Amino acid sequence: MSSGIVTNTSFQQMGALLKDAGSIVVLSHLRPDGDALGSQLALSLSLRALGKKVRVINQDGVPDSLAFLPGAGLIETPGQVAAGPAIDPDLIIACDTASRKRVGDDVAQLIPDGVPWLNIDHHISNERYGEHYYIDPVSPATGQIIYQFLRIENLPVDAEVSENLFVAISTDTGSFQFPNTTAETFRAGAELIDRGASVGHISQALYENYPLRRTLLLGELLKVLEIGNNGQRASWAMTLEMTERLGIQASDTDGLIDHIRSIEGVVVAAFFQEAEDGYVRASLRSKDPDVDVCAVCQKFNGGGHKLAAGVRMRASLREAQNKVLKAIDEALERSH
Ligand SMILES: [Mn+2]
Repeated sequence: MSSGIVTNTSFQQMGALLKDAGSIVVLSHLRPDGDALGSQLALSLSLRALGKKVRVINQDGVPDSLAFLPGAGLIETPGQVAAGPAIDPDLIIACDTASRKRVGDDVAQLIPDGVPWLNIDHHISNERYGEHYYIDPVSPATGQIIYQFLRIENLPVDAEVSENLFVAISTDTGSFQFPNTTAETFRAGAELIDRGASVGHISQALYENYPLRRTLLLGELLKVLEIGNNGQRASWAMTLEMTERLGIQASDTDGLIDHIRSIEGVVVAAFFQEAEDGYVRASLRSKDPDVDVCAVCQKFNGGGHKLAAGVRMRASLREAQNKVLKAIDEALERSH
């Protein structure tokens, strides 16, 4: 069985890189989710425990919903970095970030030229950037790769590192439910609990602590739900008017798409969000590996995973819906 791992390095070589570096900058992607920040913080805390000088930078900082992550206070935005001591890293590590561009333009500008990058990710659309890359598209979360790496290389995994990795894995697997969840995922989860991750605390903080406006938004979206392609496709769209009226923030919408993915007979779910700048963001989910939503998004220069992908397009809401829903229908037809 092929492992599917795309790499020009190994855990051993990655371990040596980390040990040789005195000063390390750890990054993840724009609009970070639980896997991005959990991976970024877990690795950073482990490196700090090794005595490394670590700077943890994210263009969009930490959303309120993830402020409970241990070490969240270490995360700096580009503005904070610019106001503090200059960064002078020996190594850049990007976690869960499919392309160099996804770290964000302001972050990219801070990074000095000539510093090697290590790219650790699980997106099938990863562009294999950086001097060193380790991409395991079979892994359901970057956090699972990082846990395996830390364990095999015998690097520090204390309770705080474990909490971050558990959040990373839990959020990217829909609480250990999505089809990419394997026995290895549950083993990682169990070992992280042994090492101090608190399931009850984490699950409450992640899944039972939403702002009221998120549920009010769900009510609005249910009114505009569209079912198509003989019940195989479900979609809804959040207008700027809804965003403004309810005071919706970026991370409020995380996971809402699961409500329509979960409908009986639905194979593909799509969530459209109208943005201020004339762009529309579409998030797609598939329940069938033969219906590859990453390929659908790549048609419009987006990407992600086979079963979970996204794209940002310059278009009106209606235009974006027409184009993407048509591409989804074509993908559904091809799978028959
Ligand atoms: Mn991820």
